[in-house]
Amino acid sequence: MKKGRMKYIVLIIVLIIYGVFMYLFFGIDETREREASTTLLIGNSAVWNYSSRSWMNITNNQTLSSLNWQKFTTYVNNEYFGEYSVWLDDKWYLFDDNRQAVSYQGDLFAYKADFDMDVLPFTVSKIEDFTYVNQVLNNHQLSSDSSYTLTNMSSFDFDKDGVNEDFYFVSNVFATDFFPDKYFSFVFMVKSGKIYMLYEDVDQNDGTNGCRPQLHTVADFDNDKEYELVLVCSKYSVQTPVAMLYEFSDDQFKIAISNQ
Ligand SMILES: [Ca+2]
Ligand SMILES: [Ca+2]
Repeated sequence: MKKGRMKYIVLIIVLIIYGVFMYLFFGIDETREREASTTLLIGNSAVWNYSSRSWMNITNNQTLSSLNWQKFTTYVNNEYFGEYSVWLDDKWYLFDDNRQAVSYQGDLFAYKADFDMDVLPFTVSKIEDFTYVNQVLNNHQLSSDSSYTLTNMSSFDFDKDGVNEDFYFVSNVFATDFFPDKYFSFVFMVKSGKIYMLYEDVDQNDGTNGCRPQLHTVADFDNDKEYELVLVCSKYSVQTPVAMLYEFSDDQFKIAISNQ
């Protein structure tokens, strides 16, 4: 009888420990992610809001105006710029605590969040080894002696495993000194020799169609301890570029939100 009760008590204690263990390892993360909410300003391309685990485009003028004079953490050209109040007119203007305008040159990223966002710095260099680029071109029946208008790459540890991943940005759009039959724009990541496509666009070229992709921001936007990244793709003589936020899940990149 006593032995039976003892077993019962031990079982309950084990269940309680298991419950606490599960909460500590999964519950806190779940709660943090569920509670994470943020508003992102992607230059003058997009304003995105994240709350209750879903992304939303903010385009309503009244909602946009409600952001005026709110304080945001700002980055310019991927470098921390400061804590400033924002004001939307033809672009986002920044003001210090004395409401003095603070000018900036370049690409603005700004966020307001109920957590400290982990923003990952990156640098851009020219592609020197075209092995993976040629592989992508060949997969699309494009010649590997193509001319380019964009051959950039960035390397950073996107998945936090201690080894950098390489991100390639290649395109031949808006060419002025050559005229390809087809234009192309590709953005892909290479990890352990495998190509993971983010953006691919190939079509007949008329000289002004297509868009020129660029890495805008790499950050843990939703506070789930994994990085996402934002690409912007500039169109010819169109003021608002395409902006896309990518997350990596199930071994592929997926667009979580776009301004189009
Ligand atoms: Ca890595
Ligand atoms: Ca994340």
